Amino acid sequence: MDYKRILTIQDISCVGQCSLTVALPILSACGHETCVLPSAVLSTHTAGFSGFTFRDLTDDMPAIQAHWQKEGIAFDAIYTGYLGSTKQVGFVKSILDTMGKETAVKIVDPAFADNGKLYPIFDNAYVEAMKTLCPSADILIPNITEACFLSGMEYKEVYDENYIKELLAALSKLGCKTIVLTGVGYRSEKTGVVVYENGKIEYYEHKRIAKGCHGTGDVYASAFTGALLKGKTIFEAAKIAADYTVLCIEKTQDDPKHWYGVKFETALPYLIEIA
Ligand code: PXL
Repeated sequence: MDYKRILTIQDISCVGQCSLTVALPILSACGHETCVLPSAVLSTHTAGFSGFTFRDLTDDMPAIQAHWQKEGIAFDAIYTGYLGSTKQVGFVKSILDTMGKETAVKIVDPAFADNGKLYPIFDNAYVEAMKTLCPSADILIPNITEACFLSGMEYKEVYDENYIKELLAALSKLGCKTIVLTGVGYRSEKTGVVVYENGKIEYYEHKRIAKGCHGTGDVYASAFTGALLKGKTIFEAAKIAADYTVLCIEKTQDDPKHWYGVKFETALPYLIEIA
């Protein structure tokens, strides 16, 4: 398996175990060269901390992209997460459309909402902008909340397979080719991931840990990207990322002081072995 160069675009939350501080080590552990484009710098993530600082790096992006183009730099994969502004989404779309090698895989984690609600800095204009990224992505990795905001469908906590099928069909109308929908559970104590590829639906059900943890969406998307670029199929990568994320939560759940993220570092040996 050759050595892959991945660009990931998301924020630096200086403290909080999410976004780049999670993506970089996970992608490195999978054996990939990782390049970063920070979307914003925050003192902490925005879930559970108050008074966080926020520096939007939108205006730095065009010059960074222009320099890379001048240097002839191109990527085997581009993976985007939490972005800094609505305006930035346009720059990120241009990067997705032009900075990949011919065979590049483009992976978009919408990373703007969970549990039925938008994250604090985002609004409907941001959701509208994110819709424009869908046709540029080969693989979209939303949770159910993000899928509902993007598709306009009603958010439900309890649902059946038909609801999920409708959600996937509505999302695919936005131009999403392949969708990895996370946090899909049809019975208590279970959750899982649905992979939608060319109209085909596959489901991987796994244990649901009652304790919800911050940053697990980023852990999931990073492990998925790492495993996929190692040559796993989309469904295999979706399963590996799910098992790794569960392990990260298991290694964190008994420590009440560790409420802001997961101890993903302690589970890296598993990912290195399996991916
Ligand atoms: O994990 C998603 C995420 C990433 N970055 C920042 C966040 C969050 C979720 O709240 O606040 C800054």
